[in-house]
Amino acid sequence: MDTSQMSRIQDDFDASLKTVEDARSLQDLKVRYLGKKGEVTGLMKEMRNLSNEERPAYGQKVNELRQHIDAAVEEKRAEIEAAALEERLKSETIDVTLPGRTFNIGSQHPISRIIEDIEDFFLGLGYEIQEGYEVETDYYNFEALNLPKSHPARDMQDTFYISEEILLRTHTSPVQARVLEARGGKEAVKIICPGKVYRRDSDDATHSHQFTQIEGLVIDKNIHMSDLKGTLELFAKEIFGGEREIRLRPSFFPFTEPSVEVDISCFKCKGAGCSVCKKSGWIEILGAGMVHPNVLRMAGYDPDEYSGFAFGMGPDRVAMLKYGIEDIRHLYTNDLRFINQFKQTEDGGETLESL
Ligand code: FA5
Repeated sequence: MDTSQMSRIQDDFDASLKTVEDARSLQDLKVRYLGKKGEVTGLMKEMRNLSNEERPAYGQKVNELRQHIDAAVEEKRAEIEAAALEERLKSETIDVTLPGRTFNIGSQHPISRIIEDIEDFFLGLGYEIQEGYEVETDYYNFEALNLPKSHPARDMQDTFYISEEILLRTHTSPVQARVLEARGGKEAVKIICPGKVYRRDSDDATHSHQFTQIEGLVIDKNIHMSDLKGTLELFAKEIFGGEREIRLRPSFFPFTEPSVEVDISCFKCKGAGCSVCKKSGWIEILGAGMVHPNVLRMAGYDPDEYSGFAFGMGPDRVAMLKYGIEDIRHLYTNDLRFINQFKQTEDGGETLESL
């Protein structure tokens, strides 16, 4: 039995092992000696050419060599893994004493803030919030609101048409028509509908081609103009301050009869006359009226049994008045120098009232 070949293999292996630095080359080395075509496996295959007397001693030697290689590979593997772990621990060290990074807390957009305050007020009075579609049909935006095709009052709201029958809604009033229709002419209705609306108005300091509105609608038996006035009076005091008064001026909307424009006494000069109220002591805030019998009829309500009021206001204009914003375009250009002026206190509890 020639054991010198075994010693040479062991020496070669030991020398190669010293050069191994990673798990992959260690595996290659193991395969080179113990794999199917490996050198030690080759020695094992030699056994069948030996005599019965030689075989046990030879087998034992080859086994010892195999065990030596196996053990050395495992030891090296543990070493490599420990080094890798050490390396990872070093690179992932966290210094818990470092001060945290500060990050900028955003602020609520003034329009969202006004809308939320107005929603809170009406939710408190038992109204539901309803949302409609910004892309509307001509029927709900106009016809169902007593504005048949070619009615001259359509000119009051210059419209973005998508096709002859589809348009970008010019006001939130189509939500009224949809809700009334959905309630099937029987149920009472008490809703507000906030949302974006679009008009082909040229942008200037007080007009935007896209702005927001909040619609209000109350339908029931025995609803009168006095209910509308009482509701809006409460609203003005809540949003603009306790001493506010309102006044109603006759106006025209095709979907209400009678129709009114609603003014509040100026919160800046308290009625004495200033630049905010253009020296009149009053500021216009919304349009309103008693729902036109034609609108009720078209949605299946009997106007002899049901009546109601509706109003529509522009939160953009309310925000401008409330915060003294002189140009509506500031609300849409997303300039952080403007938006950051509306940062809330840490508890988020600042109300419009406190500004
Ligand atoms: C209407 O849109 C009616 N649908 C309101 C209404 C509803 C009346 C229910 C009666 C019953 P008006 O066109 O006046 O009305 O618009 C209402 C409010 O939207 C205005 O008071 C104003 O605050 C705002 N608004 C109108 N046009 C613009 C514009 N281009 N940019 C910004 N705000 C606007």
